[in-house]
Amino acid sequence: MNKNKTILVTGCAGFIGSNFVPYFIDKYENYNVVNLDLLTYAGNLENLKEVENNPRYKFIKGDICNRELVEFIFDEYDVRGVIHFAAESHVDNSIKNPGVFVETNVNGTFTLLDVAKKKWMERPFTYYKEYQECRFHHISTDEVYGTLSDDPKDLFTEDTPYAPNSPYSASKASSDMIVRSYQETYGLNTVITNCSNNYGPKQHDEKFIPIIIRKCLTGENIPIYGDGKNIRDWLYVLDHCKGIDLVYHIGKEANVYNIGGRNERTNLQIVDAITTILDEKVPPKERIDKDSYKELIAFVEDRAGHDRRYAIDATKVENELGWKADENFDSGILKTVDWYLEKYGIVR
Ligand code: NAD
Ligand code: TDX
Repeated sequence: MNKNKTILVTGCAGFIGSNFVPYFIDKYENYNVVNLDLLTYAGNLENLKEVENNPRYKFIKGDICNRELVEFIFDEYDVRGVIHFAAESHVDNSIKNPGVFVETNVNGTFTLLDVAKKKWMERPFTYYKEYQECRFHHISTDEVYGTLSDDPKDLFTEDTPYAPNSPYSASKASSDMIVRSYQETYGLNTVITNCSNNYGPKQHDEKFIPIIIRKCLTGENIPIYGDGKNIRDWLYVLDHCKGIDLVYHIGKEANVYNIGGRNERTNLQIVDAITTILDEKVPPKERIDKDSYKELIAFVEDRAGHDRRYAIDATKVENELGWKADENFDSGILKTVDWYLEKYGIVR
């Protein structure tokens, strides 16, 4: 690696990180990126083909909970910033197996923070100022705020009290609190972003939108939890990445920024949007004995503790940092469906 400033970005073999890194490396020539990823079931290096041979990118397979390894990386690469994506991220898994969520999301975040504090804050006086400016950016979720009423004026702001309902969101809420404590107690330079549901290329097969597309193409039922009227606030993944870039670079120290697309949809509306596109692009009669993919909808048992509605008030990041989503839902979902059609070898 060259003499550029190096930042440690964790969990880049997953969905958002693998969209973020190519964007970031391409935009900034003065950064090296070290990607620390354990390659759990959710990590896939295929997602990073665009950057794998870039001299400013380095992949290290390892666990964010491994303190010795994290210390080694800080020393070896002179890490001057952290953007922390790595996490267990799927709510359904957290219901079945919560332990690993606490281990990765809470202990892993703690380990990274504690090493950052040691390497940046406990330097000899002459280096102190330079390292003290190094920033730790924690990537979090709107799920920490719990669930909203159906009143459209009811939105998550940065001041909404935390009320996580799943083991996943509770582990993310805990990690947010530990980040806060390192800022308040030790003066570590931190920012937190709490974002709404992302969608786009490279999302893991377990998540709702990839499931809908895959089930249509295989002609299997599309499982809809409960009545399908739960609401999520969907944001195209690259718009989230652009928000992270802004907050990392110009967000105010010790601040939290909510990022969301002002794009609420019920789960049934999501299915409707995707099946409408697929009905046109890949007519079902070519593949399965149905007139429309909509006929595949199947209501199944609800998720335990299923949050009813999420919606972000993004005023702070819009007004303070000038962030705005570039994609609207129609354009974003079209790009997403096209990406999956190419992935499954159906190019239209
Ligand atoms: P993902 O599950 O697709 O990817 C997670 C990545 O972390 C994988 O590459 C995995 O191998 C890695 N990882 C897991 N445990 C690890 C460990 N112990 N050490 C090192 N690496 C490990 O997740 P995602 O959807 O890309 O989410 C990234 C981050 O963004 C998470 O912190 C998540 O909470 C947050 N977030 C996600 C969304 C969303 O809609 N996907 C929305 C808001 C916030
Ligand atoms: O098969 C399904 N059927 C279904 O109806 C699945 C997998 C989901 N759903 C519903 C549950 C939710 O209401 O669709 C909605 C979206 O589900 P997920 O894709 O599992 O996302 P969600 O639980 O909302 O969480 C996501 O957004 C916030 C990410 O997984 C989190 O990591 C992020 O923090």
